[in-house]
Amino acid sequence: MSDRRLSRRALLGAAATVPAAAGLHSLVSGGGLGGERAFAESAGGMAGHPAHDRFAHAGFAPGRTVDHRANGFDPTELLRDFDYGRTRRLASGRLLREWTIVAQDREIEVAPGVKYEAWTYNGRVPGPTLRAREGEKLRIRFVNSSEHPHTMHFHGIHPALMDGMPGIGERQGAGQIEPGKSFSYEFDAEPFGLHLYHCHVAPLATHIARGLYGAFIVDPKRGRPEADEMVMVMNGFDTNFDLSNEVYAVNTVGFHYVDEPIRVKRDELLRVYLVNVLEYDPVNSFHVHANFFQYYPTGTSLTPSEYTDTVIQGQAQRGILEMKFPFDGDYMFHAHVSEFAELGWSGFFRVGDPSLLASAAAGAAYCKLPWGSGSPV
Ligand SMILES: [Cu+2]
Repeated sequence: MSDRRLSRRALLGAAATVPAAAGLHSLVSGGGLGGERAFAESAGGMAGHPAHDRFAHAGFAPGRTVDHRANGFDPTELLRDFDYGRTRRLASGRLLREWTIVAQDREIEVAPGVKYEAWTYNGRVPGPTLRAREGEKLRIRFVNSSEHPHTMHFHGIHPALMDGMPGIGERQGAGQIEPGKSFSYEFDAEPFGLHLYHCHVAPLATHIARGLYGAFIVDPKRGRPEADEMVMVMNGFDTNFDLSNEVYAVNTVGFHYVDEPIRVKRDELLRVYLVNVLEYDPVNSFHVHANFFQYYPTGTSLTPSEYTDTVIQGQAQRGILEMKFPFDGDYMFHAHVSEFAELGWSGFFRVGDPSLLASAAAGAAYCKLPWGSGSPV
């Protein structure tokens, strides 16, 4: 077994004896990159030792949450935060939509006490959800304030010079953008659908895994039906830099939507823009409990291709989910790659007035669910 597997197995081994969130938190906490130390100890010393002995005094404070203010973003707010940029009408009559995106190195907290040296677009992970309408002209001014070279590579249809590829267009100021430099990407918003953008500098996995990615939505000219819309970027964090993830999440913070279930209304159309940017694992997935959704792969058709409760996505795959909840209550959603779910990629939709919910404690109950004695389910 390689060292990189040991870390993950150690993590899961510990999670098997303590509540999920507490297990994760206690294992990877330790302050900043001190997480490396925690992993090294756990990887080397698991055999023959009950995991709870090793981690009972790991310093996790139950109920502690991530400091969203220090992070500069809150996953609950990220869900419905669409960045439409600034617009103006060109002489041709077309609409020009513009953004400024700044690459910045920034430490973020991805689980309580677990700090990660992220590379970000506009200080957040994922970067802003850029949203435009089919046929508009787009201009994204990219400023590299990081200590490393980066680019913005958009999925969509555009000329090679606008592709954010190192080695293509350096003489024109494009290609790899060095620290302190900037470049404006210009292209048309096409095709309509759900896309993404990310850095394309080598080593590519590192530049993406550090946090340089975001969702890019091109709305169809005729629009989509009115809905409560939200973005979920499935990601993960290699907190000890062993090329394997220790924390999995939607919108960065592990178990965030267990701690703060996503409030939705009963019988209202819910539209989830789901993007997978996960590095180091070949597939990710989304499963919702007690419900089904219409699935629009890449969002490039207005006709759904599948009615299901689980979807699998490889890296950079994305799709739009539409569903309604007919009953009040708390409904879990999670990766059906169970290992990811246990390492943070889990959450709840909270349907209806929470004061009326008999299941208001479902989030807390989940954390005891698979492994504790007296499991509530
Ligand atoms: Cu980069």
